[in-house]
Amino acid sequence: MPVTRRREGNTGYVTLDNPPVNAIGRAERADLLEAVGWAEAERLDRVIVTGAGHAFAAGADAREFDGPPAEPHLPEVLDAIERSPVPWVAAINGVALGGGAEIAMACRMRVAAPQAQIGLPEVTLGVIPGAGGTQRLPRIVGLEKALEMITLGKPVSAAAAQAAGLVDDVDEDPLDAAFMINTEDMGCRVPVWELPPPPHDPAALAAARERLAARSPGQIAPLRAVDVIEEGLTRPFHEAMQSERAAFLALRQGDQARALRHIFFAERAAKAPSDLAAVPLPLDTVAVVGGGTMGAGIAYALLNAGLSVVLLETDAEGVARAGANIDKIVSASLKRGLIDEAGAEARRDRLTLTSDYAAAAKATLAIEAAFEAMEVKKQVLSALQAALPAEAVLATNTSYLDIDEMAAVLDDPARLVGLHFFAPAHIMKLLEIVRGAQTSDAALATGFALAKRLRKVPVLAGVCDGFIGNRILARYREAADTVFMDAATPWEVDEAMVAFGYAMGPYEAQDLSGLDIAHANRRRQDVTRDPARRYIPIADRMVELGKLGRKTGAGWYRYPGGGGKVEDPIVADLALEEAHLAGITRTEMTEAEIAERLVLAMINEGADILHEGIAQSARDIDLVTVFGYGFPRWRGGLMWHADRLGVAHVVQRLEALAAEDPVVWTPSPALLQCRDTGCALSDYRKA
Ligand code: T1G
Repeated sequence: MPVTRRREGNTGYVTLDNPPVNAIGRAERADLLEAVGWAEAERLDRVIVTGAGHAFAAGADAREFDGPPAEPHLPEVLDAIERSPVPWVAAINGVALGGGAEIAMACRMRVAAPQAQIGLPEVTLGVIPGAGGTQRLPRIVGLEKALEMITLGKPVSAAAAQAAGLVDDVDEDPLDAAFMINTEDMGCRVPVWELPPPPHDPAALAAARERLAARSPGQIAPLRAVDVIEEGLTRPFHEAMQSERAAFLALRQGDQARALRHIFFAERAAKAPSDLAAVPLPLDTVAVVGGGTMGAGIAYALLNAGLSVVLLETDAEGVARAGANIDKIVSASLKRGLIDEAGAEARRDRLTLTSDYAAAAKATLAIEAAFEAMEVKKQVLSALQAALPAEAVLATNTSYLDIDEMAAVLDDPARLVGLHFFAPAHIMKLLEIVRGAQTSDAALATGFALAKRLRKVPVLAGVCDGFIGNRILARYREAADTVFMDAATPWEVDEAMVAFGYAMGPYEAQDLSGLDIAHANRRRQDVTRDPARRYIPIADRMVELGKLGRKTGAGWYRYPGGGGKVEDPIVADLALEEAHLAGITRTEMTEAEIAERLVLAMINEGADILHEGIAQSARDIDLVTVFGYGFPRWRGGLMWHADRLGVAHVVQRLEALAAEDPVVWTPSPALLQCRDTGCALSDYRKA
């Protein structure tokens, strides 16, 4: 039974028991409603509701959201709990999110375990609280706190919840504490719905709307939540509840909610391929070669996951630099309260910094994060082969290079797998796991086991230049440079992509990573580039001018005094010059036209990646673009978005652009196949 109940003395105990996170579906709602009747029939003094396992309740079962809502609806269930003559007390033993927090707020009193987290993250699923959260929370914690918690969707700790008045007590044993609550105290506690709403505060509401416009442009749910919260400040509770419900039901059918659900479940489904039967190697000590930004980030991610790390550098100077890079991350984590001194010490204790490869003899996995050059990679792999046990897995963090060519330097090429982390490696969730032509199942399984241990989102990729993510990024940048050359400025392109939903556009993003990295890649690709493909020379000119980005104080933008970005007319003139030299008559483009070209370029490349089997599925490309490249999560990822546009429409638009430049814009065979068979990219299977 998803909700169990028992009686002890005059107290009823109701337990939400739908593993693993006690999500509340139709069955749980029905059982909860029944429990209200049971408690009243038993004439109990109180009911204590809690969750089985580590969670109180993770909210409504989002898997139900694609279908029509089924009775009993949660608002009615919570209304019954709140109006029952038998008071309910919530013993919050773990996460109480969304509908879980709403159950707790319908109770007369709430006690939380110290490790509990309480929140209304519905906006992260493109909806708003749909069972009273927008009406009860403001009554309990006040308008500003409620606006913050609901529009940002971030849960609060038990201590913060107590400070905000959301829970009455924090106790190691919330069940016992709930039992010990004095009946008189309970008796005089009025149900939340009867509390007066906080005063209408136009300034606070305006500030919330302003903050959302800047923080999550294009997202509907957070702003809708402010509207519904505002309504509740001046309208009777049950009237405002109807608005909340109507808004919730409308949003959950909408594109943004469907896209966010797609990503939510895709992220959780990202696991090792089901047909991968091999046993991963045990992970205890991992060697990392290279203590630069990437290597240090990877080493810290491993330390964070409780692993021991041997961080190898070429010499004493390199070792010192690596140590400094790790210290920087540790201090930042201490400052942000992500770890405490003891945690920092524990991480330092499990770290060995050295240039002696013999120190890595115990490692079962080694990850090279050395300079992105084939010869350097081969030297490092040879040194690791000599130092580590023959069965140890070797991994390369290359972003572009051919791992099959790298593997050829090894006696046993099957032990090499690509583990492509994203900067900063201890924060970014994506991990591209690259299977080479000879990569063994054991090496692959070890890669996926590491991803699980690091709580990364693993995506399997085949070998090609740039794998999944960087290959699509190259097309994105090429399309951006073409628009820049033919019709716009870098800042107009960036504004178009921010309006589309990116946190920043391609030019500001490249100023962060540095123009020299892409330049080195273009030089590497000179030998293989299709001579028929149009080449935009502007970025090369930038590098010649020493404009490498933030690190040189100027790139596509100038950064006077290291501060905010400033548009640089010199850069804009570069396009005018190059267009003139190429005999191109520049045109005008709207923001929508600019964004369409960049997105179509990515979709077409994504489809080729599917067609070639470099990616296993469109869903994997969605995960890569969202978790590695900032594609707007509320658009569901690149291929989900393409399906929303419609494959036929995408092909029609590409064919129109192909009239301009067939080399760049000819539709991918995968798109044509989908158009001709009427199937969505999400159902595309390589023929
Ligand atoms: N619905 C359905 N399944 C869910 C779920 C949910 N709300 N939450 C988790 N799961 C599944 C998940 O897919 C996975 O399945 C398993 O549980 C473990 O999850 C009316 C409208 C709770 C912090 O947004 O944030 O309430 O892969 O791998 O890392 O107002 O899950 O094993 O088959 O994430 O320990 C609002 C969403 C809903 C919270 C646990 N609630 N969940 O993290 O495990 S809307 C949320 C989480 C709502 C009401 C409204 C996390 C977690 P599988 P996991 P975890």
